[in-house]
This record gives sequence, C-alpha cells and structure tokens, in this order.
Amino acid sequence: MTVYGQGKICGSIVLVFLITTISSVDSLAGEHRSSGSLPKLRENAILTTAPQVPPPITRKAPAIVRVDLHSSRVVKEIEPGYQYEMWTFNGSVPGPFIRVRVGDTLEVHHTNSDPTGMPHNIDFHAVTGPGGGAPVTTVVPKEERVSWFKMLHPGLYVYHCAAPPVMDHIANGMFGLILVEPEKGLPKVDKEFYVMQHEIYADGKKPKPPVDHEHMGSAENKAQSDADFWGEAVSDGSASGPVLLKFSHQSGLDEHPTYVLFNEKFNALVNEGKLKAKTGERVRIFFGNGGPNLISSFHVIGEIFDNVYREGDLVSPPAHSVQTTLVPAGGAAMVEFDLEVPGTYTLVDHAIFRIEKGAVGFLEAEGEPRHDIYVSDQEATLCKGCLVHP
Ligand SMILES: [Cu+2]
Repeated sequence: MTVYGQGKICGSIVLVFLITTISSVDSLAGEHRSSGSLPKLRENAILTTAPQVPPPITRKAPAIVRVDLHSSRVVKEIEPGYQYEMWTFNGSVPGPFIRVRVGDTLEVHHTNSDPTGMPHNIDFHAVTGPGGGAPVTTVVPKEERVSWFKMLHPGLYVYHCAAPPVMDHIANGMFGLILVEPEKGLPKVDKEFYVMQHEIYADGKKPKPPVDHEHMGSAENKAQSDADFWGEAVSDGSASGPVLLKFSHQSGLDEHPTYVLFNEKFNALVNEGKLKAKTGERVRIFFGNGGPNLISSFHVIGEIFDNVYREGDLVSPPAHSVQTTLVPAGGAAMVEFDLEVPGTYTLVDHAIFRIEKGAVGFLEAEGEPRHDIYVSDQEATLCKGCLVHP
C-alpha cells in the first residue's frame, strides 16, 4: 500500500489510510516499511517545554519519529491575581518543541481530554498536504488518531490547532514550533532557547494603576515602579482569590490584546525565568509567533544578530548584522548571536508599547568585563523601574 511519496493521491484515500486506530498502527506501519516508503529507523521524539530545546539530531539517516500530542485545557496563573484557561498541547503554551530532520516521517499520535468535548487537531506548517494534517488529526475526547507525514522541507515551522473556530484555538494557546533540520544539521552553538510570542484577548482585567513615569529615575520609587510594571505587589483587590479572566472573541476581532506574551505568562522570561548564558558563548533563539493577529518586530536590546534565518528559512544563507527582524503571525525566525559583554540583554517586540502587555524577557550573560568593547568613565546608572534595563 502506498500512502504518500509515490505520486498524487486522492484526499479521501489519504483519509481512509492515514486515519487509523492505535491497534492497527503496527500493521499499517509494517506495510509501509515493506513498500519501502517509510524509513526503517524508529524513535520517539524528545519533546521540550519552552524555553528548553531538544538536543540536535545526530542521525545521518531518516527515521520515523513518534510525537505524542495531547489536547487539553489548563487554568494557569497568567499574572499575579489573574488566571486564564489556556487551551494547550501537552499542558503548556507554547506546545512542545519538536525536532526532526528532513526526510524523517513524523508519526503523530493525537489525543484529547477537553472537558467540553470540543474537537482539536494539528495543522503543521512543516507538513505537505491538505490542511497541514489538520483533517487527519482531528479528535474528540477518548479518541486517538495516528498519522504519518514526511518532512520534505527543512525549516523552522509553526504548528497550531485548526479546529473551528481556528482563531479561538490559536488565541487560547494551541500552537508551538517544529524544527526540521537540514540533512547536514545546524551550525554548532552553545545555547539554544525556545521563545514564542502570542496575544491573549480577555475580559475582566482591571486596569493597572498608572505607572509613575515622572519619578522612575529615583531609587526610592523603584520598588513601587517595579510593582506597577511587573504586578508583584499588585492585587486585583479581591479577597476571594485570583480573578479568572474570560476569553473575548470580540477583542480578537478588534485586534485589541490584553496581553502580548513571550511564552506562557506575563514575565515568563523575567526574574527566575531569565534565560542564562555566558560570555564567549554563541546563542541561538528559535523565535516563533503564534499570533493570532500581530506581527512581531523581534529585537534583543544590546545585541546585533550575527545571523538571522528569516521566516524560518534554513535553506538560503542567513542575513547578517541585523538589529530587528519581522516575524509574522504564524511564522518563525532563527537568530544567532555571540555574547561578548556581560550583563542583561532584553528580548522585546520593538513595537514598544507591547512591553507593557508582556512582550519582554531577559537574557543574562555572565562573564568578565570587556572594557575593550563597552566602558564608561563612571559606573552604570541603572534605569530604575524601567521595563527594559533592569
Ligand atoms: Cu484546538
């Protein structure tokens, strides 16, 4: 039996053959192997939660790579005092980072425990074929479906749920990144991080107290300014516990986000969530944009990207010495830079008002001072209470 890779096939035949129950997986996979259309090697994908990234692929031959994705809802603290019900793949936002190699066959096992009975699926931008796999991965609770997709193009791709209404599923957190490595792999780096920007559209959030911009330079006001910005000392005023924010489809239509986040929550990459590296190291960030609406102007304050693989293109040569790169909704970029000078570097969407909605994170570089590159006749003056220079 041939399912793909040997000419055109009818979508309905694909549905019949690709959608199968778990009990018939082995026999179906066996038929594929005997037809020579699937790799003989088999392995389970190492899946990681942001900002962690699975290790590089060292295999030199294609494999069937099993990926288990589970759709569910999880109530998370999105900010102190506020909770939000995320729709997730494997319990996190973004969903797990998937790392495969061009020529591999992704074997997707999709299950669902959504308490509302809502169906979910996966549209992989890395998949060639109708819906990026969505029509053959749709499951309701207690179902499992298994599908096989051959990775024809290297690149860094978004995946997301595409069950209707698709915008609600993406807005509530059902997206992630899949890296399809080129045959020769990626250049060696010292640290890799997984960051995804996305918006949350919610009702029920009280406006924060206005930030005292007038007095942000004075040390005595730093604590209050920090609290205003980061919410550490901000309460919604309710004695009955955190407020559960409700998704607002209308705010999505209006493109008026409550939050613009890097990873799962407000300040996910701040304080204990800071990314960490050392001077002398080369850092790679796999940066995705789940959207659903906004384009990101991704920038790292204090750094210049040595390499930008624009739009996740790992085939063309990268751009060099780039300050800010556009990452579209439903798109990604891979950026690399060397850390020469110690200190704190700030990831932002340079559509800069969005930092007050959460589009900010820190990368801390430890190391010896480099007075040949960065020096002053006086000590650094910290930018008290400022969002981008902690
Ligand atoms: Cu969904």
